[in-house]
Amino acid sequence: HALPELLCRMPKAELHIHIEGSLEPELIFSLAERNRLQLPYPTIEALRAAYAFTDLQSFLDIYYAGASVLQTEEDFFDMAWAYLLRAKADNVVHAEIFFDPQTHTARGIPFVTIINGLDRAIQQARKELGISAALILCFLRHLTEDDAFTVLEEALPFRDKFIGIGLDSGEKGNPPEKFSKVFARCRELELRLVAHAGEEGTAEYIWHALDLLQAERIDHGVHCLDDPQLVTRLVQQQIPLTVCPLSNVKLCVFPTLAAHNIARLLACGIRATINSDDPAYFGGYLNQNYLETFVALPELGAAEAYRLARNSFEASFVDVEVKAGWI
Ligand code: ES4
Ligand code: ZN
Repeated sequence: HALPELLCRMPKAELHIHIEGSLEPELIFSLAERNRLQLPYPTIEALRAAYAFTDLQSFLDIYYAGASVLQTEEDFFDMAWAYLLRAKADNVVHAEIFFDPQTHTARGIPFVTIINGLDRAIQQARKELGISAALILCFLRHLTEDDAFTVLEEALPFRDKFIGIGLDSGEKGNPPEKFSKVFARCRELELRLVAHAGEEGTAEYIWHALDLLQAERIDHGVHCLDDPQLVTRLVQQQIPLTVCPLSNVKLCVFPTLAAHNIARLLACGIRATINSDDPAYFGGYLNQNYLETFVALPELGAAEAYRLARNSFEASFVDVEVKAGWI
């Protein structure tokens, strides 16, 4: 009973949350109504019942369909505000939030609409909730590198409203090297760099995200344990992994939480963190991820809880002075 209380009450940072993945079925339906859109599901329950995934792609199809109800700045604000309220309830004090602009610009939504809605929620959360949050723009890896350059161009007038660049969507067949030129450009622009790698992809994708994209953190990265030399590298350089246990089970990366390797990652000395990924789709926000993981893996105790919270702050992109206050 003391451990669940510690997990829930300890302050923590969330570093791997796709804001479009925080869109709850209730909000999807209310935004569809507000925007006079017809959804292919008759009820909230029918939509939720479709959340039975067999792999990453089967999830992405439904996730992109859900995001299509987002049309106005108010819609993006409402989605982000709902997440930030939920994060506050889980004692998240800092969040680095992914967004997928190409999912929206491809439907004719201007970049300014997306960024202004998300940024307004973040500013309000800072003032009213005392949460700090920042945005990380993700390139969709199933699209081309030219497409990534196009959205980067659209984003640059708003350079002060996002801190970094990520790489998400279907990993298989879309290796890091496909985006090496655009990541090099983002590095010149002094954007912080992260990339999804080693979720469904192999350890080689993690090497390439580090060496060819210069990613500073790896999102997921759970396949690193297949490669002892990679583990050595991650430990020596203390490269953070943003691990998402409930996501990994829902997308069949691991058959059960009991089979998850997060305890082994920590035991190896890797700077692993726990995150929610797409909480509206995967069965829980941050505390739920901590709670269920610690129940499933009895080798995790209070020491690991403190370690995970500390890792989340150390791995964040906040200024060192702010970090020093948290750690
Ligand atoms: C994602 Cl779990 C996951 N993996 C890759 N791309 C994503 N976008 C949203 N969730
Ligand atoms: Zn993700």
